[in-house]
Amino acid sequence: MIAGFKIQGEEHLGRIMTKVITYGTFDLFHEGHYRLLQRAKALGDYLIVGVTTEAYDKARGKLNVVDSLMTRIENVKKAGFADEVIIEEELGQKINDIKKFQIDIFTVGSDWAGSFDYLMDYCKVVYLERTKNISSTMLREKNSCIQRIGIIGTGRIAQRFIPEARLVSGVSTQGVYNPHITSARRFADKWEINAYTDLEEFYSAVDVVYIASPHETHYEYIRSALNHGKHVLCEKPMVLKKAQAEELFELAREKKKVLFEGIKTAYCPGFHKLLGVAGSGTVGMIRNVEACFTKLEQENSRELTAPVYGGSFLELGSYVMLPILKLFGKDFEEIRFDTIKGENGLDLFTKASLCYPTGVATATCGLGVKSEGRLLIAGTKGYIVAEAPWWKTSYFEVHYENPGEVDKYSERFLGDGLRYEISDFLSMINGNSSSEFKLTRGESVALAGVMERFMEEREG
Ligand code: C2G
Repeated sequence: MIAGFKIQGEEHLGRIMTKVITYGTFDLFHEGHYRLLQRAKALGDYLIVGVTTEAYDKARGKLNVVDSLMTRIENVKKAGFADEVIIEEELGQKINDIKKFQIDIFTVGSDWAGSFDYLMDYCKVVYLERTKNISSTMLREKNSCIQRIGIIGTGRIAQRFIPEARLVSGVSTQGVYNPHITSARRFADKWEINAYTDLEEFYSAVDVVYIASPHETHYEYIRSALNHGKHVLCEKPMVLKKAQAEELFELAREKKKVLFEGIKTAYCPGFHKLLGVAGSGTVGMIRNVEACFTKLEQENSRELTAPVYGGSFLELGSYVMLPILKLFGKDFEEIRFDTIKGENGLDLFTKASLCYPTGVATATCGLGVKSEGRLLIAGTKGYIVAEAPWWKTSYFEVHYENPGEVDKYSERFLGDGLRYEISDFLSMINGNSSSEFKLTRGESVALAGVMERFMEEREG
């Protein structure tokens, strides 16, 4: 079928046009976006670009979008590759657009590889290699606040970090560091980022560092990253000695850099809502908090074999201590650890019992024992209960003396939940939020102190 199409006032008769479509937020427009549009246009003759609305970004869990929709549309137009710009406002729109505009090719960056294969029923799907290096100069000229993130560590949590970071606007995952080249290279190739085995070279390529290496290496990496002028987001447990935590937060203050401990529960909307309800007085004065989190691991797993730094409490203690520190504070009068150890001396199951002036608490965790993962907050007028996985808080109830009276609360918990801490970390760096209220440095220091006490008693 020969067709004629109007494109920017030109007639293109006698030729079958290839129509291409792509979608994106295009926030803080940068060269990754520019190169994507450039190559998308080169795939055909007519390029339609769908720019996401704030509502759609919220619905799909894209956080921290800075530019308005109009600004983002303008920036796409200014790049000069789009023949038509539409808005993307809901899930499922892609299929309808492909039909409506008679699209031949859908394209998107390779960070979405596989995510849009379902569109192959309607048109050709092309994943264009994502742009690895977003040069800071270009961004600085446009005073964009894109932060280039470097990851230290290539383990399981680091694997979960990248897809989460891609749903937070204003960050670009630039590279990964691991002293073992094969680990660094394998990880980098999988995620299409740069691999580094030289720490100096790594630091020169990034603005902020996410530390997801083994617990015992955190202290040195945080110190060196701060001394290289990098903001730091470190996986829990941040450090295992109170004095180290105090020293690192002081160093961060001196360097005017942000240091965050990454306990995803602390930053997720559901847990934040739960703390708000608990603090509202609806259950009266809080007198007892019971937090339990167990996760059976293989006997030969790192968590159950790593000498000294393995074991349940170092792995899960940050989660179960969090609600207690949040609700009762850090000034407990006494703490006691009851532990079931494996043959190698690592704890398979630990119950920390704490006494406060106004209440009591237990923090129970286990990698070798399975129990009911529940958060229970008991007060003088009622209680709050959140079932597992309360550490990814999405639902909780408030019960009172009258069993028929139950308040129910729910809140979305998206993906692996790391996007929330990344978004808050970014907001702190960009000065959009001054207070670190979701997890304060005092709470991180207290957590390090509890870890230290536990390790002393376990060794003792
Ligand atoms: N992109 C890229 N290289 C980067 C960053 C982004 O090639 N360093 C590409 C993305 O893969 C995407 C486009 O640029 O194809 C726009 O990226 P975003 O604005 O981050 O949009 P995104 O959240 O990826 O949404 O329906 C929306 C689509 O799912 C894409």
